[in-house]
Amino acid sequence: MRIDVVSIFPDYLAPLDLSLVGKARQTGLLDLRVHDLRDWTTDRHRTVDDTPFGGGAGMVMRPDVWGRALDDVLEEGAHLIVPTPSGEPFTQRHAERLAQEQHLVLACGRYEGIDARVAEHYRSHGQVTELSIGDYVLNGGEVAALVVVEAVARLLPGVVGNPASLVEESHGAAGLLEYPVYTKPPVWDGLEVPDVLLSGHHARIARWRRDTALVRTAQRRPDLVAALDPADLDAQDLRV
Ligand code: 6GU
Repeated sequence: MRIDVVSIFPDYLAPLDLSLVGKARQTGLLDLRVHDLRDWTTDRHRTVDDTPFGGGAGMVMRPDVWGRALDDVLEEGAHLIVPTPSGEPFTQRHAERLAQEQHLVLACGRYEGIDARVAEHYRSHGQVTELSIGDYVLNGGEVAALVVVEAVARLLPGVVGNPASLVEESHGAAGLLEYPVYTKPPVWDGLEVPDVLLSGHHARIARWRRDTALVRTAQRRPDLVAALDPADLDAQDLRV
């Protein structure tokens, strides 16, 4: 997969050299390039923003600078992602769909955002998706770009060493948060690992994990429980 990220702070994307994403780049599973938006400015001060029409606080990123950048970077067939707090909530379903694409381009805005004509213009060229990573405000799209790139890259074949670890996780197919996990030692700080996990009884372990996942999800994310397909619940679930 090819991913291009355009930002006025390319150094913000440095963590993408690390860990599994860094390894995926080294091994060629991921061709990730980070660009400095100011490379597409034309004035002495390398200006990327200006005051908002209609007034108000803050600055807006200029469409002409973004247009030159994206005309260069956004090849035919590429999917443009614009991180913004006013975007659709980014979910695992987006990550799964984006992991199927050949080429993603992430346009990181700063200040009050990018002139709205940029997203409008590129919608007539190809797919454009404005994504928010949650209901809070960040200073720019860079951290959101890190989130999207990591969530997508770990789904690419070969990036996560053991593909089984992608199966039973929070926000996976079951629509539940993940059950609590434990490792050695069996007693730590007077706290014991639940007996069932030491029992070797696979069916009972699976049942316990399902039950604790359901309870946890009901407590922390009642919205996810409400969205479950009743057909995916079994008789025991309905007793939890
Ligand atoms: Cl994608 N950008 C910014 N600036 N703030 C956010 C966000 C994105 N998602 C949540 N807050």
